[in-house]
Amino acid sequence: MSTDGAKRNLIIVSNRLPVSVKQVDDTYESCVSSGGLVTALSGLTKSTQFRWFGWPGIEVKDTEDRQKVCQSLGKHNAFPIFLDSTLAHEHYNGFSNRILWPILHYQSGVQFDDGPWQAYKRVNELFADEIAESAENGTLIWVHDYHLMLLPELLRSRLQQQGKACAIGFSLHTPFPAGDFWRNLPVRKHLIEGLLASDLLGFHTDEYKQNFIDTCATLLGARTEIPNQIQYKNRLVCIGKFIVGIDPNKFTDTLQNPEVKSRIQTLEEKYKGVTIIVGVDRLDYIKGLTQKLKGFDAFLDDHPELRNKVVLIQIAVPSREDVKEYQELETELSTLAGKINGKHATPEGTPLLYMHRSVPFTELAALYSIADACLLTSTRDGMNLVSFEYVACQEKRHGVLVLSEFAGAASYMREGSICFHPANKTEMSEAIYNALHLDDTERNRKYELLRDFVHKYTSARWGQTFIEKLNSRSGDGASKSC
Ligand code: GDG
Repeated sequence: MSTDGAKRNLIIVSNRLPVSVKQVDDTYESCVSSGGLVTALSGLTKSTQFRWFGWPGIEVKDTEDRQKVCQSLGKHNAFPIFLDSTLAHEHYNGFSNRILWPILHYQSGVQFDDGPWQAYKRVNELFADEIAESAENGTLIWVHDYHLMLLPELLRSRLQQQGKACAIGFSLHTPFPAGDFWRNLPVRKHLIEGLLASDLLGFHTDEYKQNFIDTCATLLGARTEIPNQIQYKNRLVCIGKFIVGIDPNKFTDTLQNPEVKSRIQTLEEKYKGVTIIVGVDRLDYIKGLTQKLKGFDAFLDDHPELRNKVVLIQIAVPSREDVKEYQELETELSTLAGKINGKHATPEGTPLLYMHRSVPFTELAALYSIADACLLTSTRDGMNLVSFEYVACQEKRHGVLVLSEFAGAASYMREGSICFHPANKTEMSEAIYNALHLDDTERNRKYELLRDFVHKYTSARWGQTFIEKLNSRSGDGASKSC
């Protein structure tokens, strides 16, 4: 099959579609959802055409209703893979979010259960059936994230049976842990073998990529001597670091919108004389929100002179609310937020604005833009795109990014930000203080480094680089090098 750069059609697969479907009376409406994967891939839509396959988020049994859902999603080039809700729940919450997610993020004490694992396998099989049917000979298939780690292998065998040669790429949006930690997962070998049926594997940082390569060598005895390739069972798998980013112009354009400008002015007047720190995170233990609130409390203890002069505006977007650990975390955070305000509030105001909800995109851009610093405290995080977004909105103010060393973004932004260890609240308190007291020359120098990086490594560049590389693989196993 020719791989001479001619355009091959592209299928993107992720567990959830970028649009959620809602039943309104007897019709179905779809609206765009938020999250890191959606942000990264929506930056690609301007330059590249693709069909996006995934679960629509609700169970639809009736054939006529399914057609309505397809119609509604079709406007977004999205194609639903329908799942029974119990199966979807066991796959998504049971295995992906309660077992796999914590292991990928170095959380210990995870309990393995066979039921959710069977659901995970079943959903990957159902995805493989649908995608193999929809692909044509030569289609490029780009699979995303930890919910679908078995898919490349299942898909490969179906495509072969149907006589279709399709290049399969896979991108992991989370960290990949060091080999010894990965051993905590009893089904670790199945997942790695699932991924090794891909033609191209992408990771966010060199560290994750190397951890994966080391695991393939020790767990499976795969050959890994040649850089950026893994040889396993007569297959050659290319492996690379691809820097995921955002579409910074979407933010700069939004900040030019008259309504957003007026909102910024209102907020600036309200917070006149007050230094603003912003935090935006999904409510997830990997984002280190407990550590953030404790670190901010320590900062207020250490600097009583800054009372009423600094405010932390924290957006904690509801996430995975069906999982017990996430419900418990929410209770812990609201209690902690109440205690911090109880301890440091004065009649002039409270130092912490904790918002447990999502805000519209325009409000998000306005908040990024008025903040003097952005505080991100992930205990582990694949990349963290909020750090990029804050930078994109700081053309005027040149605010400071205060970034956990455990966010993937810290591998690229260390020099331009102030990095700290999130488990050390004294270090976090000092990092916040230093960020708010940087001299102008250093602040501008750091900002310019970050701005150049965010504008260079956009989501469009990430997608195009990955697709170009995938396009150079034939998908029939014939390639001899990467
Ligand atoms: C995963 C990995 C990796 C948040 N609150 C609101 C809102 N958001 C948007 C942000 C940002 C996205 O959600 C969050 O992206 P992150 O990258 O920070 O985090 P995850 O969702 O955990 O994403 C992560 C990413 O995948 C990509 O590979 O970087 O490490 O965990 O775009 O703006 N958007 C709106 N309102 C909100 O209140 N509109």
